[in-house]
Amino acid sequence: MPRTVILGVIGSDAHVVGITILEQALSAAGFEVVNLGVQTSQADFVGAAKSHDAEAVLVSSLYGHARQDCEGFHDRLAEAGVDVPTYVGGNLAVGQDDFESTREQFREMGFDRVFDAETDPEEAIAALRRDLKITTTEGEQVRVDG
Ligand code: B12
Repeated sequence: MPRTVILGVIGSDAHVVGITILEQALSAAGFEVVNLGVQTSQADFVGAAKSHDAEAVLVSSLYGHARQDCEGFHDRLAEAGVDVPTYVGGNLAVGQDDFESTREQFREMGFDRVFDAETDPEEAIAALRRDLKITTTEGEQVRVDG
């Protein structure tokens, strides 16, 4: 049974290349990907997670406004009864001199894993396999920093 994950770029952000690559990598790894595309509202993420009975929600943001766009996101997921791992990744802050403090901020906002723009899609896949307890075959182990 393929495991369904929701993927999209939040807010007014129109950077599409990253999620296109992520979608391909996740699909190739056997996940069923619901790609909501760019400029996706919080409500659309929440609605899709609920209607597809998704097992994880992956939020992308590149243009530097992720914090504002993700404000209250986990409250909305909780209100809708969606309790699944949430990941956020990309260029999450303007600048990103200190990614560790950015990661801490997004963790405090409720994200289970926070990835920077250098993230290889395989890292996200390894994290999903770990969080969703999907057994990997030998040789597929990838270090997970998120
Ligand atoms: C191409 C591009 C554009 C194109 C986008 C075309 C399109 N439709 O996609 C255009 C010209 C439209 C554009 C516009 C803007 N851009 Co632009 N853009 C870029 C650029 C050059 C490349 C982005 C890209 O495609 N990268 C290639 C993909 C493969 O990499 P990626 O997007 O980083 O995604 C990977 C990882 O980040 C990670 N990842 C991403 N999301 C997630 C999510 C999860 C869960 C995980 C695990 C991983 C993950 O995995 C992806 C795959 O490997 C970057 C600079 C750069 N070199 O990154 C700036 C950049 C992202 N843009 C930037 C800015 C500021 C803008 C604008 C605001 C500029 C403006 N003032 O108008 C606008 C925003 C418009 C909008 N509404 O979104 C800034 C963001 C600054 C910041 N965050 O601090 C950057 C970093 C340029 C810079 N150095 O200043 N942009």
